[in-house]
Amino acid sequence: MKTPVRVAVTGAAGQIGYALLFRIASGEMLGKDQPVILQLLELPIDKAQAALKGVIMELEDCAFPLLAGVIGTDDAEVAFKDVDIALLVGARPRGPGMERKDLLLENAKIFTAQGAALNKVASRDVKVLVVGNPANTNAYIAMKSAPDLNPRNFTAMLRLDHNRALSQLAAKAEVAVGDIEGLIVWGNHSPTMYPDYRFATANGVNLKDKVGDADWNANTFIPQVGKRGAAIIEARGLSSAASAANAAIDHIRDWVLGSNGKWVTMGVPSDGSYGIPEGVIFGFAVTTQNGEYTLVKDLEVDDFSQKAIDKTLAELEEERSGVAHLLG
Ligand code: NAX
Repeated sequence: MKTPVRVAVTGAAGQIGYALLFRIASGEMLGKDQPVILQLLELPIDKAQAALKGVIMELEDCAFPLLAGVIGTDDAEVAFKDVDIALLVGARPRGPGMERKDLLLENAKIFTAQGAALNKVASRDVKVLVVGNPANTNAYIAMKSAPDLNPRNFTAMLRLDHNRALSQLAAKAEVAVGDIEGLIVWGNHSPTMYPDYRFATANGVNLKDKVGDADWNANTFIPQVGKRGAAIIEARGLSSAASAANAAIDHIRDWVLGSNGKWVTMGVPSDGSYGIPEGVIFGFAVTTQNGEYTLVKDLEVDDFSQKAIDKTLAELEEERSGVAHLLG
């Protein structure tokens, strides 16, 4: 039996948490031979702690052979103790009348504290995925608040955007979604993101040539992927949860177990590639192997793409300057 991997999940009693935990415990994220210990964090309020207790009871009732333990807590330092993987899902949602700026600042407080707690007690190799919005900037704040950990280990989730783009493109090009290679979503997890299929292929056929419709790209594909989250809320009355949990599992599984040469999108701290300032958490195409990711470099950036990348970068820079005073 392998040594159990410790996985922290924050916001564990929320919608995404509920769609995520059972799949992690059944081995879908780290493999069917990998035991896990779940370390679950919720807010220190009665309702959240009671809901968390209920979720833990259900986890017990599944009798998952791979679930080697579960901890439920309202203390980040307990939740993050020795964790190998941290899924930071819990975040402050936008309340009535709340400005975007206020939302950013409220979340900055959460992610400063959680970054500091990771810095103090997590495994020195902890892999962190921030799902809670604004995901890129929250990941940046956590990274900056954890000076003793490797900045490369702080990532933000753009995989849901990547998966949404894959499905839209597969339908338009009439190819199987699993055959598509070479897709990228650049930038921020927000409607400014730039899904880019210029390099995408299916069974060796270039999909830009196959689709051959610049108008569809600019006026249907890009806005549809960017506004998909809002369309789900409109249809379901609730934000994406199962698809978001699925994307989190894809992100960590590929990071830990490898993408077999396939490009996947991860929000990672820039190394200066493509003119993105160093440290900005930006969606890039990466390949993954042996627990490490490698940026796909030296891709051509045409005028259209440059404008799209500049736009999403400008938004991230604005978010970053809005929280700069908190990070010293
Ligand atoms: P819910 O409101 O259902 O659940 C969030 C849970 O987090 C709640 O149970 C709450 O008590 C808890 N929580 C809040 N602050 C916390 C803190 N400081 N420590 C621990 N727990 C805390 O939201 P849900 O639908 O699960 O979404 C969670 C986050 O994911 C939101 O910020 C949402 O905007 C974001 N999303 C990000 C996506 C992405 O692709 N990056 C897509 C889906 C989703 O919209």
